[in-house]
Amino acid sequence: MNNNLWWKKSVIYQIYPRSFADSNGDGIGDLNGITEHLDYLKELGVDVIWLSPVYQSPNDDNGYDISDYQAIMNEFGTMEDFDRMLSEMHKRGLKLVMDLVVNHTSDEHRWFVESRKSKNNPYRDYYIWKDAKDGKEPNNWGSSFGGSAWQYDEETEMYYLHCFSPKQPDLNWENETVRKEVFDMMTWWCEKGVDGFRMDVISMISKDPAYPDGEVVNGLYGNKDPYVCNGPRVHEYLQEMNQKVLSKYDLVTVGETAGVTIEEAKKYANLDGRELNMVFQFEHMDIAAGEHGKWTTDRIPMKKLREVLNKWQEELEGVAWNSLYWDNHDQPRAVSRFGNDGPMYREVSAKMIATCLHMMKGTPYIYQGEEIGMTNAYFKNIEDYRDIESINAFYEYTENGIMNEEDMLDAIRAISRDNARTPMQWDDSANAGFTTGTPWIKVNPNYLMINAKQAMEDPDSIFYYYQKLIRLRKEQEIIVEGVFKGLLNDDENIYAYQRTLGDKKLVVACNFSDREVACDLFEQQEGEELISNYHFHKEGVLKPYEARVVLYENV
Ligand code: TEU
Ligand code: CA
Repeated sequence: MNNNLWWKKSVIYQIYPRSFADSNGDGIGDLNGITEHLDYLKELGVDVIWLSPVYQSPNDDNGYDISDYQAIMNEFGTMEDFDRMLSEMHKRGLKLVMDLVVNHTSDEHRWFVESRKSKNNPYRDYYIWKDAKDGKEPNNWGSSFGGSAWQYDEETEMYYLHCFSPKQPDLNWENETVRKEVFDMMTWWCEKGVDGFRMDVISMISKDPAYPDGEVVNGLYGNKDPYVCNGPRVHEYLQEMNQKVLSKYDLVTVGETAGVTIEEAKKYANLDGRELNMVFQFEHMDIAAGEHGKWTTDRIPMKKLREVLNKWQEELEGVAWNSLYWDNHDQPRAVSRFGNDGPMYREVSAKMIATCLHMMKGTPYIYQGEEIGMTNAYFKNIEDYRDIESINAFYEYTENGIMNEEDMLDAIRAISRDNARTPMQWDDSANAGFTTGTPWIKVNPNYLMINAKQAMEDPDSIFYYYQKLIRLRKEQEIIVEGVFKGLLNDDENIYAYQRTLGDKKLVVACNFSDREVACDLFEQQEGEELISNYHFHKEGVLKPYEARVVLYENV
């Protein structure tokens, strides 16, 4: 096995292609737009680019509904554009991670078009078909995007399972032909030279064969998650994938594992390399979730945040590898959620949360625009939103009297996936330099102040702060390998920890509040300050949103 574990030292940058850069003025980001901005990413210093799906898709869920795994979406360009982009990346020493969406396909994929034709079609068993139960759906499961998880199909008078939209039918992984198709397709991309996969909801590919009813939430549908996440055969499937594909190439793999626990993560991301290199866990994303699921405006309390982050750091130590992230294309903007996006503290708090994440153990992910402190969109009307999840939830919740329109809109403003999907803010020209046409989703009006050009011109910008964090990871082995231990475990405002390696110790302290807070962590001993978001410190305190990282030798 080729296993030099370069991905432990890497920083991965996520591109959401639809919103990154539009090269031809149709208002939609595309591959040539990405290629044009590779020098920007090189300047930032990241090693790997994870590209959200660019395959042929009818875009019911912005490319996470794939109708052809071996073709590029027309709106994004051609396979030639892809090949050129990949070779331009490799020329610059950048690696490319593809999004692998194989829990489901689009209903327009030719496999499904065949599958729904008849009960004895050769593709029938590629998907999960069930008979009605007592004249209704096979069970009470709700889909992640609202409504039932079952869609009735007139043609054969049966239901198919869709954990997400009805246009995203779930593949039947129990069928070994399906697995072979997926592995062959992955091999095809590996032979093209891609450097890894981010595996969409890969924890959901094995379902509980009993298909039991779920616990009813909001009085509407049953919760499917306990029966579709971390199912009985998921590890078997991933080990098979590893043997047949992954182990043959030098790749980085990260599983997006909804519902993952520490115990499960130790299997998915075990350092023995039998399955994947790391997983995205969701616990720190879900802390504020409550009776209305993710739809809340509640902030995340420090104690809970610390508890979750420390648990993942401490319990995977030496056994499995963590991925580190504050945001992605499904989450609100990091600075708005974990920092403070008001004019006074946006920059300093964006640097603070970056410090907090990048000094932890694991592979850090930066979501496009995070490196310039882009903020939530806070759109006024539901009509401004584009995301299937937000739109469906708005109507489902308000029409069923679960939440009123005002509260639901507030929650959407705080938590909607569209917060992450507004166009990348390149400069202060029209449409933030994203497009010369009409963008598919509104640009955040704050682009006049917050944009990449401005950041590149300011040596003190968030951009250069990220650049330094990335550089430190290359210079200091302790950031990669040091053992983590939480500090100040009762503090209401400060998140602090240490990393140790040999006779060295790294101490990291981050004030998550807008107040000055007492902190004596750095007073005992002289150390070398590696990075801080303030130029001057005050003895015995951390200033609002202050972050400090100090290295001690001979401890
Ligand atoms: O997301 C999977 C997932 O767990 C989501 O339900 C996530 O929790 C939710 O979007 C948060 O609001 C993946 C992709 O990242 C997402 O973009 C896709 O829509 C989804 O799978 C279906 O492919
Ligand atoms: Ca375009």
